This record gives sequence, structure tokens and C-alpha cells, in this order.
Amino acid sequence: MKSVVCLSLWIGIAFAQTQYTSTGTEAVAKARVTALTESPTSSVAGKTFDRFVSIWLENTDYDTAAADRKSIANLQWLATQGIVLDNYLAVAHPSQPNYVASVGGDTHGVTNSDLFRINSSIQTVVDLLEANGVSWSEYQEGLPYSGFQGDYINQNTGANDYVRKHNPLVSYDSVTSNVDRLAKIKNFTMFETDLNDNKLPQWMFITPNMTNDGHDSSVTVAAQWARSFLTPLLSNSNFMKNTLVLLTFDESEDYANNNRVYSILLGDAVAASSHGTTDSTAYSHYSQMATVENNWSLGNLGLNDATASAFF
Ligand SMILES: *[C@@H]1O[C@H](CO)[C@@H](O)[C@H](O)[C@H]1NC(C)=O
Ligand SMILES: *[C@@H]1O[C@H](CO)[C@@H](O)[C@H](O)[C@H]1NC(C)=O
Ligand SMILES: *[C@@H]1O[C@H](CO)[C@@H](O)[C@H](O)[C@H]1NC(C)=O
Ligand SMILES: CC(=O)N[C@H]1CO[C@H](CO)[C@@H](O)[C@@H]1O
Repeated sequence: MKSVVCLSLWIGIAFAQTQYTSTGTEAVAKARVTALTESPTSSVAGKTFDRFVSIWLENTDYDTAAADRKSIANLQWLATQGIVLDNYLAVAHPSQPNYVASVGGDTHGVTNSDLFRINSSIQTVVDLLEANGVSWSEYQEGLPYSGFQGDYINQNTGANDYVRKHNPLVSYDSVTSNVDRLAKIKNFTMFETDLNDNKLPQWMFITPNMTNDGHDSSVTVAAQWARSFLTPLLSNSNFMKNTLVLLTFDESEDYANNNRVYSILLGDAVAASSHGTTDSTAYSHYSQMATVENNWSLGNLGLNDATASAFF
């Protein structure tokens, strides 16, 4: 009897540990087999768009991203395909609170890169979307399987690949305590699958890996990745369904400035007549929630999402 209790206690501890820390190939391979994956779709008509896609790059000052240099002409090319937001501020330093804030209307006490678990009583944009029938998913490059809650390094090079701190919803217990919600935290393999199957949701958050987002590389790499990722999508009818894309950076590199980040609105929800223009309205990461809340009449969480300006 005693040994049974000990065994289950040990399994419990092992589970608690592997759930949040980097795990080896074997454990991942095993969990991958049974990981629940869901690809819900919906077609709730919005006022000005029917799909919202947020794509985040990392740690770059506005002026660096906007600078007219050959190395980053890729962002400038993207800017010709949409609207530049030149008065868009991130909300905090370092990275993690920005991601958390963009889906929860507040940083909820997250002040650094540590592992945080936000009380399950705290709601997110997911609660608003689900209550209104708007399908959603996250796509996180390098995530080894749907619903994985740890960090994951590149198994060949040992380099940073997927990090939990760049995944906005995974810190919320209201998301991770629900298996159907975990099943919508997916990777880029699933993005390709959902895209090809014409099963992309109406709301999605996309995080490239630590190389492609510029975190462990440079804005040059991030801009090249963004252009190469987005170019085929801009003419893919499975992706463009009255779609509004926000391409932004989590925070500025320099902590001493006002945290302004270079942001572009793209997609077929942006009128061609607006391409190449600049919008100087004061926006922030909270504007992402304000925008989808207005567009689909979702109500709001009564936090910073309620007062932020919506795009357009
Ligand atoms: C979560 O928040 C609720 C409501 O404020 C509170 O009753 C509960 O104790 C909190 N749980 C934890 C684990 O902090
Ligand atoms: C992505 O997630 C799916 C679903 O869990 C999994 O089967 C697949 O192996 C993952 N892809 C990679 C490259 O890890
Ligand atoms: C990031 O993803 C790219 C493919 O998009 C891959 O070639 C690269 O090895 C990945 N980086 C890391 C550090 O795993
Ligand atoms: C993108 C966006 O939010 N568009 C519209 C959504 O609805 C509000 C309120 O009706 C409009 O003001 C926005 O322009």
C-alpha cells in the first residue's frame, strides 16, 4: 500500500516537472503520439474583417526597423502592401509581459521571463471569442506537439527554438486547465496542415522560433523570415478571407526609449487604396483585443482592452 502511494506521488512529481521544463526526445516522442489537436473553424462575419492574425517579431527599436537600409528592405516591402502604424507602443519590458498583455488586457503581475501561471479565474480573449463562436488557434514554431507547456530546444543543435515566454496564452491557467483549449496551441506543422485543409480559424496568434523572430539573430533575419512567410499567404485564398494581419514586435530593444515598435497592417481586409500609407493613431498591444472586440461585438474584459484604440 505504502509503495503504491509512493509510486503515484513520484509519477505526480515527474509529471509536474516535465510539464513545464525542457524535456528529452523520448518523453516528447511519447507525448506527441497522444497529444490532442483541434482545428475548429467558424464564419462569424465581422464589421470590417472576418479573420485576425497577429504575428510577432522580437526586440527591435522602431527606428531600426523603419530605417531605410538594404538589409531590412524586406519590412519596407511589406509596408508597401499595407498600412504602417508609426505610433504603436509595446506595454512593458522584457518580452513576456507584452505577450501576456496582448491576450489578457493586462500584464497580470508578469514582470520578467520566469515561468508564470496566471490564476484560472483570469479570463482572456479566448473567453470572449468562444462565447461568440469565433474559432481561434495559436501557431508556435518549434512547439513539439499541441498543448506542450515547457520550453523546447532544437534537438540537433541545442539552440533555443520554442520558448514558452513568447506564447501569449500558455501562462493562463484558464487556458491550460482546459484540454480543448490546449489542443488549439499548435505548431507550424499544424499551421501548414490547417492552411492546406482550409481549416484555419478566425483568430490566430503566430510566433516564429527564436531565430526567425530575431531574438537570437537580428532584425535582418526576422524581416527576411516575415517577408518569406507572408508573401505566399498574401495570395493564398485559404488564408485571405477578408483577413487583417498585424505584424509587430514585442518590445523595443532599448529600454530607455518609449517602447515604440514598428507595426504593419496587411491582408485583404486592408483596402488597396490604403497600401503604402501610415496611420499615426496611438495604438498599443492592447489595441489587438480592442480591434477584435469591436469587429465581432465581443464585449471586453474591462481592462486595458476596454480603453485602447482599435485599428483603422
Ligand atoms: C484565484 O483567484 C480566486 C478568485 O480571486 C481566489 O479565490 C483563489 O484563491 C485564487 N487561486 C490561487 C491559486 O491563487
Ligand atoms: C507538431 O504538432 C503535431 C501535433 O501535436 C505533431 O504531430 C508534430 O510532430 C509536431 N511537429 C513538429 C515538427 O514537432
Ligand atoms: C527555426 O526554424 C527554421 C525553419 O523555419 C529552422 O531552419 C531553424 O533551424 C529553426 N531554428 C532553431 C534554433 O531551431
Ligand atoms: C478594424 C476595426 O476594428 N474596425 C471597426 C470595428 O468596429 C468599430 C466599431 O463599430 C469601428 O469603429 C472600427 O472601425
